[in-house]
Amino acid sequence: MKKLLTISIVAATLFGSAAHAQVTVSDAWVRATVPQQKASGAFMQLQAAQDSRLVAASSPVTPAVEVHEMAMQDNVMRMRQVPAVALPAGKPVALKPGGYHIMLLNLTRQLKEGDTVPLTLVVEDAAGKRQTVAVSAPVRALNAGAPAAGGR
Ligand SMILES: [Cu+2]
Repeated sequence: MKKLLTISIVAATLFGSAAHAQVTVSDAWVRATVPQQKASGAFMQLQAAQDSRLVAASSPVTPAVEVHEMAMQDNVMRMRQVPAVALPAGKPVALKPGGYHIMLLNLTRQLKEGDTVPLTLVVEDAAGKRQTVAVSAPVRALNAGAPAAGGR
């Protein structure tokens, strides 16, 4: 009985902190690279408690981290840097291959399956207040998700 009680308190604590978090992140991953590959993408699900925007990201694996969008333009898949990704209150937003993603550029080492890439997201709320969200993204195989575009 005492053990059961302890477990339920831990569960309540975990749930409580998740419910109060401004932005929750799930299913984060980074695409593995081949040797000499200089760029890769990070993908995840984001959900904000209040209307917010993802405005920047950083990682210790490279100083060059950008928020990108991939979209069809003149029948060609292109990606471009965007100033922010809108995170409407309570609505899940996917950063995924073929859409919004976090771009890791100027990589100096290979990202291998099984590695973990730390990421820090910068999220700004409607009042302009910024907070950071720490994410640990496991590296997944090259063929996960849609084919990479411009990944050289
Ligand atoms: Cu990109």
